Amino acid sequence: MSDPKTWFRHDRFGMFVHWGLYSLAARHEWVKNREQLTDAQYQQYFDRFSPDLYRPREWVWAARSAGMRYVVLTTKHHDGFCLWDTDLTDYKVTNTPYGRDLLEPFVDACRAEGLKVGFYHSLIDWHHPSFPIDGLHPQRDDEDAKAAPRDITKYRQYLHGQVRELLTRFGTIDYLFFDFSYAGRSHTWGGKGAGEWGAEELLAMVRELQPDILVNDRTGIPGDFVTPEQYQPAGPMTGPDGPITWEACQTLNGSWGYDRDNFDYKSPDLLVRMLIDGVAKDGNLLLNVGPTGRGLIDPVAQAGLEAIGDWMRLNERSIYGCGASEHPAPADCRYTQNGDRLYLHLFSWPFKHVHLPGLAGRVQYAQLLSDASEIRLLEPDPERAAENTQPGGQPAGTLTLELPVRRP
Ligand code: JFZ
Repeated sequence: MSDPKTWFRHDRFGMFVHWGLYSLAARHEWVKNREQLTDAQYQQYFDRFSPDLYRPREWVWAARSAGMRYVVLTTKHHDGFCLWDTDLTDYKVTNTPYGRDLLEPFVDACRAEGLKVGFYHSLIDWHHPSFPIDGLHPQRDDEDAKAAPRDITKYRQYLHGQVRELLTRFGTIDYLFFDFSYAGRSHTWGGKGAGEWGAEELLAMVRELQPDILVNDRTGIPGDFVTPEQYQPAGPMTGPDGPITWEACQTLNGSWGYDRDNFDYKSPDLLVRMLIDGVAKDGNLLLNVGPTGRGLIDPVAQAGLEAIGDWMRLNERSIYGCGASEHPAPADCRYTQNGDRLYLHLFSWPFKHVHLPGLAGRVQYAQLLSDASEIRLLEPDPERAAENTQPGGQPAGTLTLELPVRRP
């Protein structure tokens, strides 16, 4: 098989899905920690977990029509609740009123629609009795549980055992997102990292079970790609061995889990720009949705996805297979490039002309991607080259494009 990074860097755009017990609280996936909910309070969501409208085919359709090519679902978040019928804990979906595994229908739906399958898996676990309590841990109301010796080696076994289940029971898994290490962050957090997770051994097992899988970098040791979270890097990432494969994960409204009363959504325009900005910097975008406790993507999120899809239908050629350009883009613009095709993205529509430094004599033809209409090229006049370097003028070598005044 070819290098899995090839599909990943080509496809550029995926859907993140945060879904679990916290979707019933409907106020952020960290609700147990943020509100210091007791285990008994949180148990109410377990006792009522019954997503009667769970139809993963619909999620996958929404992803695919937005132009996303892979989907990443939370198999277990920090609360420890498992979305599959694991042998290693009772804290799992099959013991809720819903009573059935959620992962198999999900992977089947992705495959049926030709999308790559990704799993998110939390390293942090607020439920497991052997996970040593630290500053990120919500309170335990059970004094026995608090006092019990917490032996991380037991938790490590559990973690490895669950990852083994995930990578042996559901066929080919293309992508794995572990979350997250916080060793040395602060004393109060009581950091945990590669040592606690047994990261070397864990990744060796992952690669043995799924040789073509891509794994992220949050186990505390290097993986196949890095995961800037809720920010866009300043430019392409490079390391000693050349370009670093990266993927920004972004929310629609600042929350990963369904957050009912939060309407602070990014505009469709901003979402499209985040995607372009990433590709222009040689990276991917993993855009999150948090389905409701019944299993639906809420209408505002749905509308955002549809708006991206409308843009992608006309412009996907400037995303798939594209990466950074060696040419510096003008102000308020981004370039994406695929071979000798250069795509200019205008983040603010200029009046009539846009100047492209360094491109004089280097462009054969220009057109709007959305309607194939020709864009006229105004090459600099060689006899006026001196004039062109006047202050306020354009530097020599600048190509000018004549744009429609009204944005089509
Ligand atoms: C983590 C989770 O805590 C969060 O709920 C969500 O699942 C997100 C995708 O990942 O959040 C993080 C993880 C790492 C950092 C910041 C937030 N970090 O390294 O700065």
